[in-house]
Amino acid sequence: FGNAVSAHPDPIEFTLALIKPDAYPAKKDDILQRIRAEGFTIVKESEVHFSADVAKEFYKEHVGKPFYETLVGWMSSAPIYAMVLSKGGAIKAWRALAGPTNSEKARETSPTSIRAMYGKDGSENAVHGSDSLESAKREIGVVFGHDFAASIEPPVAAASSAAS
Ligand code: IDP
Repeated sequence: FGNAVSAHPDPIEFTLALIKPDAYPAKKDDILQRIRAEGFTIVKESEVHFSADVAKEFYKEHVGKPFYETLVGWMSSAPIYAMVLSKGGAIKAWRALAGPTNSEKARETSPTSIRAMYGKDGSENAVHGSDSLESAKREIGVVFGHDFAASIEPPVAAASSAAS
């Protein structure tokens, strides 16, 4: 099994991607092109405008950090574009395509990443991506509703039970 291509394909995952106010709507088409070129399926997509309360809930893991209030204010200041992306290993793959959090650093280390190409700095960085299965489920629920988040969960379990 020296060939990693097909022995153990990454399980299909869902992740939440957001195009943030600095890149939406101006860079939406470019970013969607990158997403499709990497083989993601966009299973749900919509423009959304976070209320302050939804932005607070979305970023609650950052409560108390020095940038929290600014982040919440900025993310609720204008419409954004929300997507649920799917493919094998989608969570890690989308964060890799997005690049490092700080767009200025990303331009040094990952110049073709989305944050390098379309983000501004350490706070306005073009896109968001869930960082784990748990946060993907939570964030998809916050943005698209908990019924929708629950409805896309079973395929992973179904795939593993079918294989056993
Ligand atoms: P991530 O988006 O790469 O997962 P997190 O550390 O979870 O990074 O931070 C969430 C968001 O908060 C970042 O994408 C960025 O917009 C903002 N942020 C993170 N760190 C800073 C900072 O030090 N100053 C200002 N904004 C920050």
